[in-house]
Amino acid sequence: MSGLEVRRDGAATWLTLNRPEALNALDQATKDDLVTALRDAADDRAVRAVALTGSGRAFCVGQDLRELEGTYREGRAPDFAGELERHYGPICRLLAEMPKPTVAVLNGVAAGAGVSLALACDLRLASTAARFRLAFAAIGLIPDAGSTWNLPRVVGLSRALEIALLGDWVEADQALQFGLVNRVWPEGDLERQAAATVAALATGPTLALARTKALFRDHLGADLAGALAGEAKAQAAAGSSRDHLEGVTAFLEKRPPRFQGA
Ligand code: LHQ
Repeated sequence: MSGLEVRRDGAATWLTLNRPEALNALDQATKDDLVTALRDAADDRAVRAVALTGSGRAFCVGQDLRELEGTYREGRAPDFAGELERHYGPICRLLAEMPKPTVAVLNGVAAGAGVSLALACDLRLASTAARFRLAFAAIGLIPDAGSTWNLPRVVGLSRALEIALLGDWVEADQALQFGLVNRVWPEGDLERQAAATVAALATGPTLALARTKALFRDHLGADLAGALAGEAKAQAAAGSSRDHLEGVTAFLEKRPPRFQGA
């Protein structure tokens, strides 16, 4: 059985990590499937938002450590650099560079590279059952899968260092206060609320949303002049899209817009 369930809900693709007995730890097959599913979602123009969640009581606890047990027993070091290049790097980039919104729907525990996956998404929607632990330091590792880049940008350097160096659990309410997650709902409400948010994103002006996220990310390292030039170029493209015409027409006609994602 695959460790990843892929389903369509309207114009959104939902990816559910589905190894609840191992708290959705990422084994080879699940990572392969995740890379494939994210590539498919990126390439499919009919898909206009991507949600990533977990089944059972966890979102994801990162790398499957049991899978590496044999390597450790033999006294060998795992090939982490190769693994990061093969799976975690592509997954992190596919989520961040996806030309449509990506949302982590955090139903429960996230640890290690599971936190990194959530951080690679554009938005993080959580239930009160969600809790976070970077967990890398506890096993003598550095935060990886993009988290050294994403975490300080999401919560600021001071909080990022606190989370990484102290390694404490961050509970849902604290995560909201830190800006680590965007919303927290009671456990029973997450599915419905997250589905509504993802559906709203999936029926949005996809080209404009894709350019918005790309510009925000690109401009984190740009100077103002570069950012202004980037905005002008992207706005010229957005301004000639059908969704822009529809948005303005709907405004003038005093009705809700019907965006087609083009
Ligand atoms: C697991 C795991 C797990 C396998 C729970 N693997 N089975 C490294 C390598 C390469 C590149 C990418 O990056 C990384 C970084 C990483 O992601 S390293 C992994 C970082 N994650 C962790 O260190 C988390 C380890 N897990 C835990 O600390 C606990 O399981 C937590 C605190 C998350 C939950 O504790 P409990 O609620 O007490 O549950 P549990 O420990 O009993 O876990 C339930 C089952 O899940 C259990 O299996 P079992 O057969 O004994 O019932 C665990 O072995 C399994 N599991 N994490 N990462």
